[in-house]
Amino acid sequence: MRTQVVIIGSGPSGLLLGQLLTNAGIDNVILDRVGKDYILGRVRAGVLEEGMVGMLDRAGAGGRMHREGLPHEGFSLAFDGRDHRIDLFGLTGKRVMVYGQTELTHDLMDRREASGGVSVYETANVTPHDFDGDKPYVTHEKDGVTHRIDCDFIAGCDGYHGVSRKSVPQSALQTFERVYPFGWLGILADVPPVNHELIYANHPRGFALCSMRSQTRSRYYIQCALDEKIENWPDDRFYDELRRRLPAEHAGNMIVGPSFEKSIAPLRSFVAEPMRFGALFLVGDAAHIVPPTGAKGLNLAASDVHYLFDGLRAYYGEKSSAGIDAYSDRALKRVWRAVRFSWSMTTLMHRFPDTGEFGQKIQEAELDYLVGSQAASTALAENYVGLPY
Ligand code: RFL
Ligand code: PHB
Repeated sequence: MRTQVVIIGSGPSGLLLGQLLTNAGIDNVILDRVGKDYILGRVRAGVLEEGMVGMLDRAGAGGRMHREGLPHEGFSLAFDGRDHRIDLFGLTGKRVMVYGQTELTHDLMDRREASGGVSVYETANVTPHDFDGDKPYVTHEKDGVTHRIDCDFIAGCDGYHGVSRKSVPQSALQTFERVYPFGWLGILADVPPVNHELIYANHPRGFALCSMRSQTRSRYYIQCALDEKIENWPDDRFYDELRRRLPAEHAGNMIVGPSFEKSIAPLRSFVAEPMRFGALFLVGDAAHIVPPTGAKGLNLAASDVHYLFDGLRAYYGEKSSAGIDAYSDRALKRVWRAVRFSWSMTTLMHRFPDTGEFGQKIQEAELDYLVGSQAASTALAENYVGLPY
């Protein structure tokens, strides 16, 4: 079999890239080692920048998001027992869209099916070959049979644990990493959100985040130790802890109800450079991870796809390699800005075990400055709504 682009991974990056390519008449095949239902069962991001919203529209998959998503014009930073609103729209003229990654992935899968795109799910041992030469190909094993797909390019959209980055010789790759000494314990519950906007809370007991998926579904997180066990966190204990970390006005208003998803995620910053090796491109979480405090992971996947799609379209349309040659540098510039912002939000909002009194005072001074200075609030808002592509 032959195609123009093999896409490894059917998460948001792979599906978005695949749809843009299909719409532009560029042949592609998506391979994923797990099934659709498994992918749709992963509860992850919830906040989309305008750039990502625009990409979904470009892909022709934005209809339901515009109907059901919740545009947000601000969020709260809570500390010292009080709420401080960051007026995103007033400060930047931009909004964010609250719409679950699960829904967005669903919409992209539906769009792919409707446009006849080829996806192979539950296929094993996906392996990219010869991407440093001019005849790259990918092999995979479906139902015990090995298949080979010859192609021009391979897009590694297979997440942090995928095979693409691991296929690159170590000597060709430089990696940068920071692992944070805590995780997030998160729940999903069909209860109305405690507030109509997101609340990011810094509290002596640790960070808390009140987010949502809809007017009737809440997504709540609390900072926890890395060795915390989910079994030790029945819903009552979770809600008690969350309430203690919020200003009284919110804690008093919280409606609680049984969670139907509960998980612990470690927090990490990671970047692999470069993002291109011959015919292999790394996209999204395959190349970089950010801690979720800035809501940037999925949005970075979208900007990578934007740069790569631009390059591939110019390659096939205008026979120009300039865009694909510039891909890694263009993508990494934006990646590092988001890595910086995610790190700074994480540092600002969490309690670190080894901060000490001096570090604690600095954190408090920074929070005060952020909400008291229009210049500082604007810088925060500008990063949160998303830097331009
Ligand atoms: P994904 O979503 O991990 O998809 C990769 C796909 O590749 C497949 N795969 C393979 N296929 C074939 N062969 C192999 N060897 C393979 N190995 C893996 C996998 O099965 C999978 O289907 O990566 P992608 O597409 O780059 O998307 C990245 C986003 O999922 C991620 O950045 C975000 O979820 C991060 N994130 C957030 N991002 C935001 O922009 N805003 C947020 O509010 C936000 N909140 C979050 C988050 C991530 C979280 N967790 C759990 C890490 C909140 C949380 C709690
Ligand atoms: C979410 O709704 O899951 C969410 C929102 C904002 C974040 C991280 C996660 O910063």
